[in-house]
Amino acid sequence: MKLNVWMFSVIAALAAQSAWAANVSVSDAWARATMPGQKVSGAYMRIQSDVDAKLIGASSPAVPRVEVHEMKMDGDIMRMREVTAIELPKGQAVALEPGGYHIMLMNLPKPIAAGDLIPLSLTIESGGKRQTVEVKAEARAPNQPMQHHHHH
Ligand SMILES: [Cu+2]
Repeated sequence: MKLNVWMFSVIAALAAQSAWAANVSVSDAWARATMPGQKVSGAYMRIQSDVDAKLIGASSPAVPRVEVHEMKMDGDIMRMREVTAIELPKGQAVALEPGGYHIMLMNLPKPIAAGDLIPLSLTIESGGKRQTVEVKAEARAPNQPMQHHHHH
């Protein structure tokens, strides 16, 4: 039964492959277009992994400094901070969105124009192993100015 042996080895190879790499899908990746002189921006997306995983970092050949951030209300002030990891529970889409988790793009050498594609490499860890997921975030003009301050 040569055929059966061959089929078994194909299945074994597929199983071996999924054992060391999480299946990570990223959708709706976008970045906020910037005003001239603005040195920072944010990138947002939805990430889903087929195993429990974590987003532990990001980088970009187009952006000198990239950090993973969380935005939270601290009293009545919106603050953001760098986080070491964003949990990606198995099978759950995790949203990086304005006002929450985001990829911070820093020290921008030039403004980001609507339509620009920002390449991002996401570092995903699962089961003690790391893998890189490449994403292109399309820049969108903000619908309204970024609200850093509330004026009353
Ligand atoms: Cu930030």
